[in-house]
Amino acid sequence: MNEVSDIGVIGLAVMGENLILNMESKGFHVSAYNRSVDKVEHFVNGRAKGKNIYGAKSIEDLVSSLKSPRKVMLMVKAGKPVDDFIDLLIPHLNKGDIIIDGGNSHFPDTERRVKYVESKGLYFIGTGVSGGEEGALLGPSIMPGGSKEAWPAVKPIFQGIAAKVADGTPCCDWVGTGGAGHFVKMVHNGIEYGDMQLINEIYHIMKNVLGMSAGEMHEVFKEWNEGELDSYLIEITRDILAYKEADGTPIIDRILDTAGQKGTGKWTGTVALELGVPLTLITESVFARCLSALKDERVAASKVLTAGPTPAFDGDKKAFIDHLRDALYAAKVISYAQGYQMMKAAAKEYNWELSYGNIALMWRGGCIIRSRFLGNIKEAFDKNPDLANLLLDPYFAEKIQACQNGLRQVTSTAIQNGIPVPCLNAAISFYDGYRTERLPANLLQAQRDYFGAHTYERTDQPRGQFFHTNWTGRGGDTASTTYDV
Ligand code: NBP
Repeated sequence: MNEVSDIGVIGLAVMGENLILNMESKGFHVSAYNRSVDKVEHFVNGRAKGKNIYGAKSIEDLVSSLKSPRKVMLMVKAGKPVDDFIDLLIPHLNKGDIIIDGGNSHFPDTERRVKYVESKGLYFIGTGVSGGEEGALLGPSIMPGGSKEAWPAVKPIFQGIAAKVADGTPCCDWVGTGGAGHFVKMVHNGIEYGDMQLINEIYHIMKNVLGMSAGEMHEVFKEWNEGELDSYLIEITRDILAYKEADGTPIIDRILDTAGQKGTGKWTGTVALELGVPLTLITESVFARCLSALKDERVAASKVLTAGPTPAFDGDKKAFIDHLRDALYAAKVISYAQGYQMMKAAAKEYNWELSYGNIALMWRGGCIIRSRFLGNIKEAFDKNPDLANLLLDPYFAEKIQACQNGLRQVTSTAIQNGIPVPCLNAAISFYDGYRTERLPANLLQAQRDYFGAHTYERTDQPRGQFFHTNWTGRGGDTASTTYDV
């Protein structure tokens, strides 16, 4: 087979197969390969039959079927399989050829792989691909980063297959060097965790405090999806709540309350701690899944820790549902504000030039967190690319101030009724913390100075001057040399 294909894809599971079919439908000629070669046969004789898709029998066969510069995209399980395939490919590729990893790799791995592959005279792109099976087939959100020199060769294919917003702009653009693409995908997944948990907390309050049925909740989510909350996750929640089993029972009432996770939310929380960014909402959403997984312990605890309120509501239900809508909107704004703060911190740490408006555009379609609201985020960063925090953009500042009361009412009602709302609570605490001119960290710093001579700055002296007090009269004047803010 000689040099006919525009791109080769390795990995014929759900993502790889659907991406190949998407590429072919946009006029690209694709070569397909898989570790278990029988799956290649199965694919070319099945879903790929009659299409411009070549089934490669070996790595050599795959590589020799590609036009130069050769582009090979890995859609395999993240981790060692990616490194294994890189090492299998390198001996067969020529200078300037491109290896692309489209799996959910952790961004430090991508940083390492870019350096390694470039050291061999080749290029490496690590790209986030979001949208699951349907997105891969019909148009995903694609977030590429790595060797920038490789972008012009890959751009027509990626932008050709990506989801498009209403004006036809593709939900794919260059993110940045090194692991930037996979970093942005990781934050996307973290935001997805946060959005999902927020909807879950609202559902919990509707069900247990307001006593709403699945059908009633369906109607509310349907209405919300026609307004500012319009998003894929609200849309699927609406549909899930309407789904009934053969006996007419809503299926949601029969699904066990333990959530799984694949680890990208955990990465987001861990990296936030490493970068020192207060990514409280997403991190709480990861812990919420961990708590849900302790099903047996929770069942046992529910029999022991019986003290607490019995949920009851005697207020204006309609007005409270409006508060729920405002709470969800406000908490979402705060979660995205935190996610963007984290991307800004990472850009500084890793020397990436991230375009925050473009990132919002890439998430606007094709991916799980797609929503109307991302259009407003794009506008905010287009107006001011150096915006310190999304909450300070005039549009969002007005919105959050209009909705904060709803968030406050809902969070306090939930606590009064014994309903756990870790993410709503994280949102209102962040809002109040961020807008507080003087936090109690003066006391904290005094405590640190008391037991560890860590020193403090004073309100009546310029910043950067450090003081130590001999609090007990027993300590000396020697202060610790490290003052880490
Ligand atoms: P999987 O993550 O299930 O991976 C299946 C592919 O990995 C198959 O081609 C399999 O080959 C190959 N593979 C495995 Br498993 N172990 C291997 C090994 N040790 N060496 C070489 N190849 C190995 O597929 P997927 O769900 O299509 O996802 C592909 C990538 O895209 C993953 O990184 C995933 O996290 C990411 N992603 C998935 C989704 C989604 O909705 N599923 C969405 C976005 C991103 P075999 O056939 O020979 O076993």
